[in-house]
Amino acid sequence: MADKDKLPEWAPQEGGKGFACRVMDGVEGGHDGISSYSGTQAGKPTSKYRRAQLTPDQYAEGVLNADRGIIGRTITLVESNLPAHTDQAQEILKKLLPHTGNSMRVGITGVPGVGKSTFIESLGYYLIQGGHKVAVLAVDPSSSISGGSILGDKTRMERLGRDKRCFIRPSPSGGTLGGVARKTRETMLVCEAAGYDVILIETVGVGQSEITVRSMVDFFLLLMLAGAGDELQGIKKGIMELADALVINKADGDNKLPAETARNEYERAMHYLQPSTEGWTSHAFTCSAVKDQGIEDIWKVIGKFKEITTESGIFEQHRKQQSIKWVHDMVDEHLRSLFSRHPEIIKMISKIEQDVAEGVLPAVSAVQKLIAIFEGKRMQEGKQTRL
Ligand SMILES: Nc1nc2c(ncn2[C@@H]2O[C@H](COP(=O)(O)OP(=O)(O)OP(=O)(O)O)[C@@H](O)[C@H]2O)c(=O)[nH]1
Ligand SMILES: [Mg+2]
Repeated sequence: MADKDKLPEWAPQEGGKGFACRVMDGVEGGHDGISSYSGTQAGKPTSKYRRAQLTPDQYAEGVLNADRGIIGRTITLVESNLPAHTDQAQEILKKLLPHTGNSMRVGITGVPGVGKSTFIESLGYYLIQGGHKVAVLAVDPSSSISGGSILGDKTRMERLGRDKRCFIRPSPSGGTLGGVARKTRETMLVCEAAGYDVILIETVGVGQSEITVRSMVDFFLLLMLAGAGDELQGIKKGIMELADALVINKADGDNKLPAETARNEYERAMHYLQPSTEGWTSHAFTCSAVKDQGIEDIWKVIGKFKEITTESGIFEQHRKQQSIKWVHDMVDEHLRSLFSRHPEIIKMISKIEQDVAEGVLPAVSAVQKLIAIFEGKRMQEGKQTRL
């Protein structure tokens, strides 16, 4: 029969063995007990038993001790849209901040199918073999709609996915690119505090997301294909100017020679472009991500970049500028979202737009009118705002 230590904690001392209520041992592990599990939806533990609530200090300690379960839970808080979770995440981040920054942050972009995930798998594997700890993150604003690339990446990064020295986190579903970017940036800080010294961020090179990723990494790498025209690859001069290295992937089999030709062409073209990073000349390379060829050389280039920019002070200067820009971007994003969600603005905007379109209302007057509506209402409400 049940002995004394199976009495519930709250049983009265004097109740002794006569106390009728007994407790059973809990089950170890379980779904939430999987240490590497990190995918619960914020605020909704999948176990029917609530997990122990941790204090911000306990979260921070867990992250600093590289506890994968706690890293996952911290990121879940970071990714949550619930205000209570945002506050908690900020508390934790404040504690982690002194331990962040000790990594090489590398952004990898290119059109769909160029081989970004395969390249990350190859580079990541090479790095963990060399003693690094690698975190792989993604910024993909479309993933919240399609969901496809999350699964794709996880299955494509088989070697990395199995390795404890690597932490893979798919793109958060944040709605706006600004939301996704904030979550990814903060996730990157959590990973750094946990000791991951190389952060690889994949983003698809069409639209705005590569500019966003460029603003959060030290080194930006553009993957390309040989034989596909620039137009086809959606590669604009502006994107090439963001790149610290341009890599022609799939340089294997029959594609080896065309890849080398393309490399020469891009190398020439890059002479005429603005350098992405002051004091650094971007070059073109070839590699085969599936055959793990050329990957080591690219890592050497990244190492050289770090050496040169650290010496010149550009490395540190960039990071400071990025942090400041991040604050401004978040303020912009927040104000824009407050504006577009404002009930009076929602009520008036179509009429004002129509008046402008018909030439009845000058654009500047329309702006003044909208801002007056926005500010007037806000002042009346005296509302507190929350990021
Ligand atoms: N021959 C060859 N095929 C490659 C190479 N790298 C990637 N591939 C193939 O190209 C296809 C797309 O690779 P991914 O790594 O998924 O490409 P991605 O850029 O991550 O694609 P998205 O995430 O959809 O934007 C896969 O079938 C890979 O096997 C390479 O170096 N050589
Ligand atoms: Mg991919």
